[in-house]
Amino acid sequence: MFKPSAEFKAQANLGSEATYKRLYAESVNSPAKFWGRQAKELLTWRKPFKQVLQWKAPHAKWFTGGALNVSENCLDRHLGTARENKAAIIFEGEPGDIRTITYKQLHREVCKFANALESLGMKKGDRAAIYMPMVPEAAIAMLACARLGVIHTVIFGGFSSEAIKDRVNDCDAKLVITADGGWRRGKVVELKSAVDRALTGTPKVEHVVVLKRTGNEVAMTQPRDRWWHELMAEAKAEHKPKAFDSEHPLFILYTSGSTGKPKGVLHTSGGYLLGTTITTKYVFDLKESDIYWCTADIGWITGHSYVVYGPLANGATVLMYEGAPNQPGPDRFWEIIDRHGVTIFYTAPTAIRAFMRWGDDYVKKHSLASLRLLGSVGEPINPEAWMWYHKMIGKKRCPIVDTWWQTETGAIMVTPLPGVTAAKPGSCTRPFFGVVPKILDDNGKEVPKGSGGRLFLTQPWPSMLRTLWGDDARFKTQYWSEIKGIYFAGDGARFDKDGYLWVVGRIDDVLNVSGHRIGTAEVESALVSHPAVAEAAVVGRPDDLKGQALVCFVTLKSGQTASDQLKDTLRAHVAKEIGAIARPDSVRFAAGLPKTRSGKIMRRILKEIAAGGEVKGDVTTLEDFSVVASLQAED
Ligand code: 7RM
Repeated sequence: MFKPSAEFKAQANLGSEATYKRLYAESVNSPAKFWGRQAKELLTWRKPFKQVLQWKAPHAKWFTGGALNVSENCLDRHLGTARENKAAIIFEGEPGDIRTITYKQLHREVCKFANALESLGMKKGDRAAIYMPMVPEAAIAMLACARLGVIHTVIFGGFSSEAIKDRVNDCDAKLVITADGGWRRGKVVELKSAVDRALTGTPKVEHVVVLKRTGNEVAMTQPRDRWWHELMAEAKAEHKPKAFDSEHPLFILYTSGSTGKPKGVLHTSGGYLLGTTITTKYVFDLKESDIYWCTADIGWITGHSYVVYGPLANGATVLMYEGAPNQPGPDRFWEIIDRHGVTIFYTAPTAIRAFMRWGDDYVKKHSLASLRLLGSVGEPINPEAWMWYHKMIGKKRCPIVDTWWQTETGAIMVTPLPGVTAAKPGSCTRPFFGVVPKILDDNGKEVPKGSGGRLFLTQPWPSMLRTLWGDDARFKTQYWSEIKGIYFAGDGARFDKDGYLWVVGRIDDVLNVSGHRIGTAEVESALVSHPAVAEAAVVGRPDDLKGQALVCFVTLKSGQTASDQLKDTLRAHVAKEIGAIARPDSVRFAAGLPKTRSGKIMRRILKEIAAGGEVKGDVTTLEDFSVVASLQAED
C-alpha cells in the first residue's frame, strides 16, 4: 500500500476520505441531485436542463431540456477571465518546433475554422472525419466541429486508407480534414495520400481540407480539396456559437470489437462533457498552474477526453507532442518534461515498459523535478512497471493514478483519487462518483470478494455511450444482454478484501487451464518481474488435456540471450510467482510483440500463431506487420 503523502493531501482538490465517502454515497444514492449540482457548477448552460436523467435501459438521456455548446464551454467561457491569456496548448513538434497558443488565440482559430467549415456547407448534424497528426490544428478541427454541432469522427493517423474508407462510409462523412503529413521518427507519415486512396470509394465526401504541416508534395483535386491556410485567410475571426440540445451527438469514435467490423461508439454533449470535466478536475487534481501532459493521440478516446475536452473545459494548459518517444533519443519525453515544466504526466503501461527496457540512464540525465502526479491508462499495469514508474519517474514523490475506463465509458470510471486513496500497484482501486462496478458470475450472481468474474457497471453514468452509430441492435447485444439491463464491460476483474478493484483484462484474455482461472495479465506480470524479461504476452492455446495451455511470448532486455535454459528458468519463475497451475506450457522468445498503434498487444494474433501459425482476420490496426512474420518464422 502506498499512502498519500501529507503534503499532497494538504493541497488536493479532494483531500479527505470522508469527503470521498460522502460524495460517493450521494452520487449513487441520489444521482439526480449529485449530477444536477455538478452539471450546474462545472458547465455553462445556455438553457437550463429540466430533468437530470431519463433512463429507459439501455438508452439514457442526460440533462434533458438543457442546451449548451461544448466549444463555448472549452473556450469562450475562459475569455474575460484571468485565463484568457493563459496557454491553452503548448505544442512541440517532433522536429523541435514549439508553439504556445493562449485561450484567446485558440478561440480565434476555432472561430475562424468554424466559419471556414460553414463556408464549405457544413451544418449541425453533418459528419466530418478528422485524419491528422498530433498538432494543435487537430484540436482546433474537433472544437470547430463541436461549435457547429457537426459530429466528428477522428481516425487515428496510423490507420490505413482501407480503415479510413470504412469509417467515412459507415458514418457518411461529407468532409475530411487532414494534413499533407505528420512527423514520426524523423520521417513524414503521408496522410493526404492515404485519404486520396480512401476517397476513391467514398461517394458522400464533398470536400477535403488539407493542413500544410510537413511540406511534402500532395495532389490537390479541384474543387474537392482546399488548403487549410487559404480557407483560414478568408475566414472571419468572429463566430457566435449556437446552443445545442444536451443529447446532440458530439462525436463517433470507432473501436474494435470481437468481430472484424469496428463499432462506432456515439457520445453526446452535456453528459460527456460533464464526465470528462469532473474527472479531469479530481483524478488529476488539476490546478490553475499545472502543465498537463497526456501522451495519447487524439485518435483514441484518451486523446478526446484527456487531451481536448476535459482539460480545456477546466481551463488547463495542455502539452501536446507530435512525435515518437525515442526521437531523436530514448529520452525525448524526459527532455520535454524538463523543458516545459510538466507537472502532470499521463501515459500507458506499454510506454512505461519501453522506457524500462531502454534503460534508467536515459531518465537519470534529466531532473523531472516539476512532476507532481502520474497517471496510467490502457491496460493493467504490472506491479514491476508501477514500481519503476513510482521510483524512476515519480521519485517516490508523485501519486500514481491507475485509471480504468473505456472508449464506451467516455470518462474515467475506476481510479485512485490522489491525496485520498492509498494505491496498490496493479489495482485501479475504487469507483469514481456515480460508478457502481459489480463482479458477477455466469449466472449473474455476485461473486465473493477475492474471486474473479465479469465486470459490469450497474448504474447509468453521464458520459456513457448512447448507442453504436447505425447499429442499435449491436449496441444492445454487445453491452446490455449478457445480463439484461446492466452494462457489460467485457473485462474480467475481482475485488480484493479491501474492496479494491483489479482488472485482469478482456474477458477473452482470461484462460481456463485445467479448471483454474488464470489471467494472462497475471502471468505476464510474473514474467516481466524476472530481470531478463522486457515484455511478455500470454495467450491460450487449445489443449486436449487441460482445456487451454499457456503460451508465453517474451521479449528480452538488451544484453540478455535467448536459450532453452532461460525458457526453463522463466517457466519455473512463473510457477514460483503464481503457482504450479500457471507454469507456462511454452515460452517463445520474440524480437517484438504485435501491437495496435495505441500500444495494446494484439493477443488475437498471438493466439493464432500459438494455435498453429496462420494469421487470419483483420490486421489493419497492427503497428508493424513484420513482427508477425518473424514470430511465425520462429516456430
Ligand atoms: C481508455 C482506454 C478499454 C480496455 C478496457 C480494459 C483496458 C484500460 C485499464 C485497463 C486495466 C486499466 N479505452 N484498460 N485501462 N485495464 N487497468 N487502468 O484504454 O477502449 O481503448 O480500451 O482497456 O481491458 O476494457 S479502450
